Amino acid sequence: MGGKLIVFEGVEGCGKTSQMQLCQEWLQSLGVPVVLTREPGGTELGLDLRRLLLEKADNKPIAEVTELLLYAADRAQHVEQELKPNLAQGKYILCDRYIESTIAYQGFGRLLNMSLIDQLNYIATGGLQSDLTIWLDVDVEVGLARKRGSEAALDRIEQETIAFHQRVQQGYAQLAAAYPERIIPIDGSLSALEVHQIIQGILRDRLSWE
Ligand code: Z5A
Repeated sequence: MGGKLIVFEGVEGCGKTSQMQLCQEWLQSLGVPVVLTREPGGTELGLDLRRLLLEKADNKPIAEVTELLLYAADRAQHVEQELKPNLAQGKYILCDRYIESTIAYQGFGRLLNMSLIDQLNYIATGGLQSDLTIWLDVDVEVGLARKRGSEAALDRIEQETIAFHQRVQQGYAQLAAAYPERIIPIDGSLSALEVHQIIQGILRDRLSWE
């Protein structure tokens, strides 16, 4: 059985973390070897980068290109230290965010140069793409309301304007339209259980382990 990289994407509060946990339990119950990881912060170095990236805005200003480079550095380390070795061992990797996040947030959200982003994504990954990307599609306001309900303080990116988050959402929609074989939209406004059942169906159809 070969390893697979399954990425979960979407705006804040779309339910990635909840769905990854449900998916992990389900795959483990089938005897599939699963690893959970995330970007930024899937390695020890990445945890330091995550703190730098997501601390509250009033602490330390980060220039937009610096932010882009820090996400790329986190990804380069993650690919080498976590993704490639686990794929080589035949594991199913459930990854919270990957290259589509950079395209959506830094490309569509921050309006940074898209070909620069593509080049950096390539340098960081050596061309490693997801086997499947699950895009949990929820309205920006719904996602942010979920986050505000569950956490005391919003991080640096959550504090951005609604217009920023809506551009990010449009970015995901365009990516899903451009790569329909690999990026699968799911209505993230359904209940967590309903979303999980849809994901089970997609994984059964797309990835064979039985
Ligand atoms: N970022 C970037 O800009 N560029 C990049 O290249 C990368 C990342 C890789 C990382 O955040 C930040 O980095 C992110 C983009 C940026 N922006 N911010 N901030 P993250 O991914 O670690 O955190 P997040 O995006 O804010 O997601 P999260 O906190 O992990 O939320 P979530 O995983 O989408 O949702 P959740 O934790 O599963 O659920 C949130 C709440 O909603 C919780 O109370 C749940 O109980 C509830 N929930 C979940 N599902 C449902 C359903 N279906 N119905 C109702 N309520 C639900």
